[in-house]
Amino acid sequence: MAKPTVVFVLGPPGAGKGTQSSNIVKNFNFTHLSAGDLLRAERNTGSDLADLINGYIKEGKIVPVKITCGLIEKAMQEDPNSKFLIDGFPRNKDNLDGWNEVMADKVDARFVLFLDCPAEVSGRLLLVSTERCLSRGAAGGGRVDDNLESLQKRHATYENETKPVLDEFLKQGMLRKIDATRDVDAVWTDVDALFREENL
Ligand code: UP5
Ligand code: MG
Repeated sequence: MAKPTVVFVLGPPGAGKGTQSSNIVKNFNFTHLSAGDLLRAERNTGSDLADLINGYIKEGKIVPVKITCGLIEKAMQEDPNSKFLIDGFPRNKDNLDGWNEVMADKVDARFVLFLDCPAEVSGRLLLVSTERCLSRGAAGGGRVDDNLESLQKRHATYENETKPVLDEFLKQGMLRKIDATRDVDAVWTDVDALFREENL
């Protein structure tokens, strides 16, 4: 049997990974697996892992890969679809190594959709993605990490741990970068074009 197709979706907190993933699901028939959503769902079951996961999320730290990769593999096994978007993973070297050890041979990983929201440009763009999450928090989005303190930690983790993973994918010719500072429709125009080009 053919291996399932995987596309990873990465980018800083508030880049629009979940938003653009929903569009991809509607238009290209993918199953969306957000690693963050899977972790929050596991936490909400109140299992033995609940407190541990919640602590990592509040601190913007990355949950050990055995837990996250296990949840992703289980979700893939339970879904008959053969096309999966994996959103927000792998986000550090531990994630990448753990994935490569257990999953790399079982899937056809096509590329990484990188929703770029650079933090460097005049200090303002950092605020763009932070503000998106803060607005969601203020609107009652219900996430424990949509507050300024957690967001600063989430961004620091992204800079220090996720960027090296993006560099690794770049070296492997896997990275497809799209400017995610624009409005949702403008970003979608480019994402849609990319998925057509890649014959997905
Ligand atoms: N919005 C979206 N696009 C917009 C646009 N172009 N213009 C204006 N507004 C836009 O969007 C965020 C908000 O912005 C929404 O209100 C949206 O309407 C608006 P969303 O699509 O949710 O962005 P996304 O990139 O998905 O942001 P998210 O907050 O989910 O990113 P994170 O990467 O921080 O969150 P995630 O859920 O992936 O991870 C949370 C935590 O879980 C991590 O910090 C970590 O502690 C843990 N985690 C792990 O440990 N391991 C993992 O593998 C994954 C997560
Ligand atoms: Mg998300």
